[in-house]
Formats: sequence, structure tokens, C-alpha cells
Amino acid sequence: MKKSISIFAAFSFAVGIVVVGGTSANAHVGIDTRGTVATVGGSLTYEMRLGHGCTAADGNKYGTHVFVVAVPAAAGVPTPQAVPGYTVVVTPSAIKDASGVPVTNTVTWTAKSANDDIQINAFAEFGLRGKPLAAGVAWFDTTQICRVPKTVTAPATIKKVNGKKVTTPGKTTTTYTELLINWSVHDSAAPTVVAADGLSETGPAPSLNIAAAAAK
Ligand SMILES: [Cu+2]
Repeated sequence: MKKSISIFAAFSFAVGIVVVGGTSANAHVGIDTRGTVATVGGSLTYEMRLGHGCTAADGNKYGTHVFVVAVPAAAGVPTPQAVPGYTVVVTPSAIKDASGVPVTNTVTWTAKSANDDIQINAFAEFGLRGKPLAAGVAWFDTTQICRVPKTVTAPATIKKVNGKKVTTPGKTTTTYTELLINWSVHDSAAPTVVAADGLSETGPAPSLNIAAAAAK
């Protein structure tokens, strides 16, 4: 999102948080049904659209590497769209409702390499298909994981072994620090809140209005 510069220091004793000015909902993560009304019992294809990547505490931006969507049972069991450059897995929750149905099915798309991360200046869509089960507002808790790379180059070393010079070549290793955006607040107007450590943000979860099945 575009953050306003006005950061008012609102430190909570419990978690230590900074509240950043409210931002437009469509820049976060939204759900696009391409004009189809989500209806109980109907077949629905919808796109989870992410609007931007993560912003580190120093202001640098990083693209999304992992996109995680907890699809609520009300939206039906999801079949995920294959997205080029990404693997995808669906994990039903261990927690089940009274009728034995997992309360969520978590869909995780993971970039196959850093080159497949969503560019910081681009939006992206990750599709789902399902048959909604229950009418009302369904909230989709969604997480974006971005990675800050750190490259360390160990210099070449020369040792003498039995009077002979043995050279060990230098080695470059890349490690990553994760930045998270948790779209998990069940209030579309919720502000974006950055954690005190600057490594995670919390904002409004995307939602879907599911209509009751049409009377026959
Ligand atoms: Cu945003």
C-alpha cells in the first residue's frame, strides 16, 4: 500500500505496535469473481489479487515469494489455479466443525525461485475454484511472505598442508529474512499495523459475499 508519512506513535504495552494511516482496501488483497455472484451450491471461480509486496523497516520493498490463503469452509473446498513459477499445496485444517468438515483449507503458492517472486511494482492473481456452502460474508485470512536476501561471500583461503599450498575457493551463500503481511483482520476498514520489529504487518482480510441459493 501507499503508506502515508503520518505515523503516530501508538505503542501498545502488550505487543508494541505502530499504527500507519489507513489505506485503500483495493491496494491490499482483494477477491475478484469477475462479476459472478457467489451463490451457495453454485460453481465459483475467483481470483485472489495481491496489490503489492512487503516494505521493510528501512523503506525498501520486496516482492512476494509465498502467498497463503486460508479458504473458509463456507466458500467450499478449493481447487487452486496452477500459477507459472509457483508450486501449490492445499492443506485442510486439523480443526473441524460439528459435522466433521475442516474449518479452513489453506492454499499455499510458493515461488520456485527468487526469480519467480511477484515483482514489487506489479499486482498478481492466484485463482481458486469451489462450490460455496454457506451464505453470508466469508473471510479469507491471507498471508504474503517476502524475503530479504543477504549474500555473504567467504573469501578463498590458502593453507599449507605438508608443505604444499592448498587453496579452498571462496563461497557465496544467500540467506533470507522473511517479511510478512497478514491480511487477517475481519474488518474491511481496518488500518494496516506494522509490528514493532518491522518484520510483519497486519491489515484487513479479503472477504466474499455469498448469496443464499435461489429459490426453486
Ligand atoms: Cu495495501
